[in-house]
Amino acid sequence: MNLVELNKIATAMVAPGKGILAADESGGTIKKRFDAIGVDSTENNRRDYRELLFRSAKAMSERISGVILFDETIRQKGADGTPLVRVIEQAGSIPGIKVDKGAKPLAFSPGETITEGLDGLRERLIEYRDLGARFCKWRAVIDIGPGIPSYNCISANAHALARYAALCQEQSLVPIVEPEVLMDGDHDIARCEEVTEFVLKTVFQELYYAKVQLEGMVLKPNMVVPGKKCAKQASDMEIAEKTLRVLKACVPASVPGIAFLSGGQSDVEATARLDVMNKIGGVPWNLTFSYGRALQAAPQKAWSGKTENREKAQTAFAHRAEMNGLATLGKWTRELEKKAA
Ligand code: 5MM
Repeated sequence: MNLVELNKIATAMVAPGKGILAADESGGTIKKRFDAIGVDSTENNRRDYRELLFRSAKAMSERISGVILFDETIRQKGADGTPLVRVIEQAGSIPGIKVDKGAKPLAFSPGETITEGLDGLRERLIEYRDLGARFCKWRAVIDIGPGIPSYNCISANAHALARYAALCQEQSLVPIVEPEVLMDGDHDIARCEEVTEFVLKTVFQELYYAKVQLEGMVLKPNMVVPGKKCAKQASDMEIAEKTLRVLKACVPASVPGIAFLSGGQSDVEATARLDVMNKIGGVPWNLTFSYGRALQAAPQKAWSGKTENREKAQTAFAHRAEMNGLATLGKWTRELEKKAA
């Protein structure tokens, strides 16, 4: 492992003004997204859609530090035969890969999951590195509900995240460590705060036991938000303050950066809250985005599977990338959002 090299990549992934595009939807998820816009989820359609994002030259070079790919995409070539990994690199962005095999039911824990994919991971990482990946992602899912999450679920997922992260660093790949506390349900923001704090503390304990070098990783957490069905929603300021409080209590300063997931927040909510956190500032890490839905919902709608909409979709993507890029600097405003739209 070359920690200097890992730190260089991790630092570039969270560079101010830029963030990560999560385009690693697995087969089921991308089908759901395409169903919503009336597009068949064929290999060519998935390729065409993702290629139009990666060929959004200005957004990719100015605002997207890295792209998380799915196994199919890292092996695909664009319409002109250029591997999509090269398209991303040529745009000045860093290719990465999702390496987990999804969240599966956790035995004897109804309603809870454990993310699988550790078997054979070392060999898969070697192949992904050869294909051009420079970082990886593994997502653990923690649901809040009556009687859950259990300690069993949190510790099993934290342990798996740490084993994954250590293997990545062993193979000179930067691990994105993603413990996602879901915003499904009717719990209040205090419950999300409590669970997120417990999860992050457990994850960093396991990372330490597994000898993961924090300078060579990126954390991808949820923001602290109330459940979607909670009667009492929270202001952007409250969300930003509670999220920062938890992060300060749990994340060592040696982590170069924190790239939030959007988790079902609306596009503008995800941008506004990131912006407030950066306006507050005073934290040792760069705070950025690693959004899937909050970057892609608009371009997907604009594209709707039609070649003639390609440019419209690229404009929509560039707009979200620009707004989120500004939010990483604490320079986003609602006026800018409207003007550019
Ligand atoms: C893009 O969505 C990712 C893949 O999800 P599946 O494995 O279920 O297909 C997901 O891991 C994503 O990277 C993060 O959850 C962040 O995405 P959002 O949409 O929450 O910003």
